Amino acid sequence: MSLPRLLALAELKPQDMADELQARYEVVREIGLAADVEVVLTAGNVGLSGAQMAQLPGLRLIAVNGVGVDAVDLAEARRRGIAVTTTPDVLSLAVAELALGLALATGRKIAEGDRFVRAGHWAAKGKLALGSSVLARRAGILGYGRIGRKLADLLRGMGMQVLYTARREVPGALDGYRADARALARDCDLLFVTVAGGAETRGLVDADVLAALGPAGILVNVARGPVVDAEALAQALQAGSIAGAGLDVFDDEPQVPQSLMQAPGCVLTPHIGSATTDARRAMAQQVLDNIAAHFAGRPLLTPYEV
Ligand code: 8YV
Repeated sequence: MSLPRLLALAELKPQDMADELQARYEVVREIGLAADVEVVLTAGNVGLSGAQMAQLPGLRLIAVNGVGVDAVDLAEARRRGIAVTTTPDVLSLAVAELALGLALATGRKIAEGDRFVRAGHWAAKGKLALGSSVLARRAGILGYGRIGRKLADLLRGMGMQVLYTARREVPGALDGYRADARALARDCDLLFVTVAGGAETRGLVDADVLAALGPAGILVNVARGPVVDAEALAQALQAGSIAGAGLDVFDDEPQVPQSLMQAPGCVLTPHIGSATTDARRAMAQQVLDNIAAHFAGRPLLTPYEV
């Protein structure tokens, strides 16, 4: 019996999950060879454009190995009745802990200290400038979805006061609400960006928000690059109008603008928020389960409401 065909624009990890996909399906990797497929497997940062969908007349399911759907043309998916699935919850801890790690690396100069030691400056009796405590300060979470709330739980558990901004106040939330990004930035020292990407949140963290964060403030972005105005951020770092930034996501990955590479107090990671073995395995399992449900005619496990 021949295996069902699908188009994979992204890989599953770790390797045994990739092997499992390969064992269950005939995996096509070129869209030009996939005109007949019902299923596309893609990643959060890869997505699927309207133009790509137009090449796939039989498409029924877009299975995203991730939670971000900003790179998927949702309007076109809705118009054609194509289902979209994501991998919610199973990556929240991994992304939240990277956000915490970036905050600590930035405030406590961990990455800078590493470069300092390797460059021999310590042995030459150099001094690393003082850092600032992270856990003694107030955190602000911009985007109070699954990842933002998981991060809030971690930070609160470590004794931090936590504030958040969401579309509306969440009844019963343990953290303090601020109506917009500016008010949040004004009232916190560490601003964590965990909001969904896309047109609605593009440039949400702009020069005004950074000014409100202030000279002792640290920005951490584990969401999507375009949520933060990168040039305004580079200028704020150069001018010392904020203290530092920890960034895992960028406008044009894998390109990182020189202005951020050269900015002081900036810790950069290559979009590794969900890149732990545990998280990626659980994400891959959800992808496999959703695809299996589609081919078996069962309800999808984690549909994204398009
Ligand atoms: C990864 C992500 O980039 O979940 C997302 O939206 O950005 C990340 O988990 C990717 O999707 C992993 O395949």
